[in-house]
Amino acid sequence: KLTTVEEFEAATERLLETGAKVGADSWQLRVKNQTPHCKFGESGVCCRICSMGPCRITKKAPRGICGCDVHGIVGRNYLRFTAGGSATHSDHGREIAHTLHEAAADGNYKVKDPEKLLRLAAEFGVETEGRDIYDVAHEVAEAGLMEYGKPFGYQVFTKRAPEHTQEIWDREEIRPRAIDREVSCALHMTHMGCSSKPEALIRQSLRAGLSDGWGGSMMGTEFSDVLFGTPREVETEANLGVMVAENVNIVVHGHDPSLSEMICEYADSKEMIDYAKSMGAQGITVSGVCCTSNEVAMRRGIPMAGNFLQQENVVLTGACEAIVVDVQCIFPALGPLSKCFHTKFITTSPVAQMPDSDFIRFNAKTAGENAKQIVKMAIENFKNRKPELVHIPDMKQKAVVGYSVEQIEKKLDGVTNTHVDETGTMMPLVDCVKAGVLRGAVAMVGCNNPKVRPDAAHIELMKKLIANDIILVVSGCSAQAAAKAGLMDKRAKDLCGAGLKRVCELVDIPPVLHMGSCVDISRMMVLAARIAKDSGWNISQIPLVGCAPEWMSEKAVSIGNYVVGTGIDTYLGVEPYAYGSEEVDGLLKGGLTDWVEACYTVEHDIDKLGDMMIERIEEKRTALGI
Ligand code: BF8
Ligand code: SF4
Repeated sequence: KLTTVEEFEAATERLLETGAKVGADSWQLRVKNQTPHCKFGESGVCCRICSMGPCRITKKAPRGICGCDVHGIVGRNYLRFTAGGSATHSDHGREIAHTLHEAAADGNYKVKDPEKLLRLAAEFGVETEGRDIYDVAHEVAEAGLMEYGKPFGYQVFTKRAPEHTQEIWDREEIRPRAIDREVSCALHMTHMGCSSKPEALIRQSLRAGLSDGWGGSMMGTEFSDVLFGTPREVETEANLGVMVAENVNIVVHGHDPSLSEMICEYADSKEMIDYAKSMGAQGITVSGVCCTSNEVAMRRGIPMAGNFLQQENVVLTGACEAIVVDVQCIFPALGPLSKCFHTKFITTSPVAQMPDSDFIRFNAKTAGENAKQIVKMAIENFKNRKPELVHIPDMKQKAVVGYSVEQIEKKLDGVTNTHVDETGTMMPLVDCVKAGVLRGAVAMVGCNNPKVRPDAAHIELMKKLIANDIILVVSGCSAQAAAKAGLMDKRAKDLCGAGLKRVCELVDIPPVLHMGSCVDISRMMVLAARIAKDSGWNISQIPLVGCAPEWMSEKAVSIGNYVVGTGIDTYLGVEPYAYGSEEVDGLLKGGLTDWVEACYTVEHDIDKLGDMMIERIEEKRTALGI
């Protein structure tokens, strides 16, 4: 039985009552203060990139002081938004590359997937014959780091795309060069007095996005797999009920697995568990919020306490000894909120420093000591709990996660099919699509956003799609919504149409496949490329669409741009700040098809959004003659 959004909301209400008792603020209250939002900002027509402004475009004032029209302003804002996202994902990838560079046989970080490392070495042209695996790791890390600033050439991973896609990228001049160059170029183009032509700005938005998806994010994923292991099927649980009242609860939040992996490692040590017992607890429970939770769930089965808009809830349980964060999507609200409870709010990255937190600077060289210090702090904080404030909602679901491309491939190898002699092929999947047993697939990703009823859009769309024999690959906070609802339990097959149900039984998978964190949307790109190569279809011909019904971050826009830029139509439930310009809006919602064979659709009515995706998938089937 699925957990309903109504049940999520009732649990949250109960936690907010605790919040009210201790005078805590919450996003639910802050949304009220911020509504209605500024229409100039929302439609993208406000420019503040030079100090002659800010200028905002109205009927009476159709141009800024420099003469820039609404299309230039909206286009520039859109490109800056993308650059922010691309920089963020890619810098995460860079951090992981540095961690790989620090890996050593006797160090804090080791190589857990040498096979993948060797494959990457081949792609980067790194010699492997007779060499120590750590020498190879360091050279691969260096080659990866060079991708950020190399003066000539394009992103190495773009060669993973099918020929046709690469031809489009070259024809449209959007094949990404050095990652940092695309971000810098975006900032340069949007400086006062540079580009104001929508086509140029949107083209660079695609290229900056592609430098993320086929560059920085892809390196983040691949190097994380080398260091921490490529995810394989693993059982876990999701929702606040994974926290255990009798235990020391440590919640990891953010994105970089270098921190969360190390915390998990130490929290699981006998020394720390004994210490926790000596302090009156029965043990230690590590659970996660947001993407770092996805990372450790995918590799270790660490339970997921919740997604983006649930981050305050973990503190409101009164049973969180420490919420340990690294970078991205962390509410600054956690500082003051943790002060209302005994919770330690521990920041660890120079990139994400916040008031009202304990800052323990974490780095690859001292990671072990740092993690130990953090786990100890949490344990020692157990005695400070206020028992009258403790309430953990009794709500969780089982989930099976860990569907990397490698795992999907293995699952397909295990199925008796007409390609029984071949392994490592996506053909069994393609055959199911051709036969119509599976109508197609949706890649559902992205955040929560109070502009949409949180989690409801993800869950309702997933239910509708699986009932229509459409399989889902999901990541980020969308994946956590699915897991909390129970859609990653293999028994969710009973909610599917007959075709998808059969596939779930044969392949032994849930109908909603967790592919990881947001940087792991790069896995979806690799999967799409593999399907295209094996089937002979172009990526844009595959009955596959992307969807981010509750997106909110700059990263999400960067993702949207590389997903569309790769030829996959993308459906959004929240408007990007672009509708103030017909030209920019028109490009995003249609014009891009002429360039990259895909574009955006935005629809606020979630049920309609679902119908539109199903319709598009059926159109693609018809075009293929299947
Ligand atoms: O990178 S889905 S709220 S946690 S931005 Fe953030 Fe959005 Fe969640 Fe992960 Ni992605
Ligand atoms: Fe105004 Fe032009 Fe300056 Fe923007 S760049 S703030 S539109 S004068």
